[in-house]
Amino acid sequence: MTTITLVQGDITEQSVDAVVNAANSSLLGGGGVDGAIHRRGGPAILEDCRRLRAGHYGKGLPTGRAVATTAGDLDARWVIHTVGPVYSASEDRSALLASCYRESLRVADELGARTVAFPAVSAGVYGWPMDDAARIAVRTVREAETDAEEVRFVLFDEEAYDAFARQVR
Ligand code: AR6
Repeated sequence: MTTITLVQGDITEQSVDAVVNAANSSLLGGGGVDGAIHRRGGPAILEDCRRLRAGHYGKGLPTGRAVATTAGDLDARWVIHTVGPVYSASEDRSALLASCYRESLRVADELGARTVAFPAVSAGVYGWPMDDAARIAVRTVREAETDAEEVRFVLFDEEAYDAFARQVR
């Protein structure tokens, strides 16, 4: 049984087994959640990411997929990097966004992570409307078959928190 919890705050301050990063395909950093995780988690995360790029992920991590690294100095054991789709008004990419949550939880299960913190993937730089991002996130986690005991959505501002709260209610 997975419990969904909501927190308004900074995902880099969470004590969980795994923190999910809203990354990009390069895995080499960026702004938003990605920038915050690398800043606070320190260089060990980027070192792991470079190793992944030198190995199995030479072309980068495809959209909708997930891969784990160390969590460096974060109060977590792993960072699970996932690449959300860029929002498009003309093309329905919601299956890819749902895949981010499903794949991240699959990786979490492989690792044995029981508490997993997610940001609102794609709802920042990638432009996904928050209400729809929240709907897809909550529905996908509810429907996922996972050993995770807690899935914690960590929402940066009140608007995002309220959007997720409407879905969880
Ligand atoms: N904790 C929790 N949520 C946060 C934090 C934080 N520290 N910082 C931002 N958010 P984004 P995306 C919220 O842009 O849309 C990066 O450059 C933010 O307000 O981080 O998937 C990557 O490298 C928004 O609601 O992710 C990619 O290139 C949500 O997290 C690209 O951005 C997601 O915003 C990915 O864009």
